[in-house]
Amino acid sequence: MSSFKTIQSAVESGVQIITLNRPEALNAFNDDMSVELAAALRLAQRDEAVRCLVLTGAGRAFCSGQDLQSIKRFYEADAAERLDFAAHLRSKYNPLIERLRGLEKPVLAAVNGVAAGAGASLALAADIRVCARSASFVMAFVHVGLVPDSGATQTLVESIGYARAAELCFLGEKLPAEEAQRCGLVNRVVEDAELMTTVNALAQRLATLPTAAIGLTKRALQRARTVSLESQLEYEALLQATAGETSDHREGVRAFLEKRRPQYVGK
Ligand code: T3D
Repeated sequence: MSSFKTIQSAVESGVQIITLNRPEALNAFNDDMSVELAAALRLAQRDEAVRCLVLTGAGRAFCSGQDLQSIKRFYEADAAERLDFAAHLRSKYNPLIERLRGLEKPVLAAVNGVAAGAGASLALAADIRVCARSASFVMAFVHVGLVPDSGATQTLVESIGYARAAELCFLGEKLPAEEAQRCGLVNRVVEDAELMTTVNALAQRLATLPTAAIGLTKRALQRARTVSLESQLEYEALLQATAGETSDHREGVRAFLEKRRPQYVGK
């Protein structure tokens, strides 16, 4: 267990679990949390023992987005300065989202409760979302006169289409987990008490698969939306040349031929 103030991070059996840990503010992001989460994600990237990452929240929420208390000074009647939103996003949020999307390991969001504002964006940046039945998503940005950020305008449109994304973002209504699953925003919904058991089992399974090939697959899937088929076919060929050189590829084929279960090492 690493020592952080606003998050907990622990690695066990190939799985790193990061728990946002400011339950009194529904795990809202303050500056400390952004810094600590970035540090924990660097660990996920560097540590070869980590073959799957899980993000979740302590208490009754996943994450309520930007901590509005921590930026209160900008809204005093006599405030001398304004929050520089663009700089704030570029320095705090965007690097987190880029790190998560670029992490060449599977990322699971265990959405244990409400995911609002940038908290929803964070869950959407994961590869796979498993939700507790009582969880929900709120594109809360509109309630404070802001634009959805941290990649949500892209991840939302990709997963549920323009019209549904527009409705969610314009109205900022709560989208319950089951409805989120019906419209393709989340992968699984389970009973609240079963969330972490389900997520741990899935994470353990992912952590024993060929991690390098999964990382390359993640790259290909993310690139797919922006390019022509011709370009993607060539990209797949390049990635396959890399995957074909991994020891996990050799192990997979040998195990098949020898009629045994493969033992992947992640490389
Ligand atoms: O550059 C930039 O910074 C721009 C980036 C913006 C990114 C964003 O995320 S903008 C959106 C910011 N987030 C919000 O606007 C969400 C605010 N919260 C809510 O709307 C509601 O709390 C929820 C829908 C998430 C949950 O509602 P509910 O009824 O279950 O809980 P609650 O009673 O509202 O909240 C419980 C406590 O958490 C409460 O504190 P208290 O009264 O018990 O001391 C509440 O103030 C606190 N809390 C909840 N969200 C935040 C928060 N404190 C600070 N910041 C929050 N975001």
